[in-house]
Amino acid sequence: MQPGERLLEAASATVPLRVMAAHNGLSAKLVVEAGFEAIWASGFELAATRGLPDASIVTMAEHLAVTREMVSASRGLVVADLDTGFGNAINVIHAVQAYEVAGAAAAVLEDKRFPKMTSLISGGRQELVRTEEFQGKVEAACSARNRLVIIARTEALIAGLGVQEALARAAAYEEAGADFILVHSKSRSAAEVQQFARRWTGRAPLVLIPTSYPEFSVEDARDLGNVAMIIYGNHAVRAAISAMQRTFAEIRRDGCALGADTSIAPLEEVFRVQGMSELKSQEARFLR
Ligand code: SPV
Ligand code: MG
Repeated sequence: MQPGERLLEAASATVPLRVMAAHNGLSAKLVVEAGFEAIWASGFELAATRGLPDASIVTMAEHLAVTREMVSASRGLVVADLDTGFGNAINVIHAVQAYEVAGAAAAVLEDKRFPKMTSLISGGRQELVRTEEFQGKVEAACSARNRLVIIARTEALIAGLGVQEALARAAAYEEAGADFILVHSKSRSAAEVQQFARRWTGRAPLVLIPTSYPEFSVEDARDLGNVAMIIYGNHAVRAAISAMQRTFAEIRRDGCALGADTSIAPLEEVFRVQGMSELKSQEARFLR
């Protein structure tokens, strides 16, 4: 089965899939080891781990290379964040084909104008393209894919346009062929997306990213009845930042690395995640 087919099958269960953010081969491996059903190749994480803003600065080639790395390191199902599709509907055609060849299971396309502004920044410039224009992008994506799952994401709530506009856009994107609808919100409560989900009458299941309403649980999603995936959008890079800051400060303060040594992963754990035991057995078998 192709990755897209595996994802569709997994997403048809009654329990929503949990999709955890990652930004490279290592974090993608850890997502799979932790038991998440899929990996979110987050544009935000990819930008942040390069020390850059999430504003269409990281190129498609870079993002694609990292997506390929995540697929091959983890062997997991990767939901790739294609942002705006790196341009217009023609760019989308090429992007979708490239991500499918790279082994992604799904591509998420959002209805923001290129270059985009990251969604959760306060006072951000949030401009959307016209509904018809984005329908063209979704149709282009569906025409270019083979088995890749196409997730259309509306940023209507992020842009402050309200639930009615978000529902209208979602319906238009479903009509254009989207397999799933992702509705993003920066509200501090789940009420906004819950209202959206209750009023959604489309057949396409929903995808949520509850970063700004983190108390929202898998059970809450299941109660809504039409949520197929929950994406934990940026928790890998945030965990990494905190762990690095703590460790670096401890070593600076102590003047040696002894104290920090016990609170970070031992070297053996790094060797394990890297696959050093496989390398050793390959050496024993093939090096003559
Ligand atoms: C990402 O993780 O890249 C996302 C989610 O698109 S958010 O940053 O909240 O827009
Ligand atoms: Mg993103």
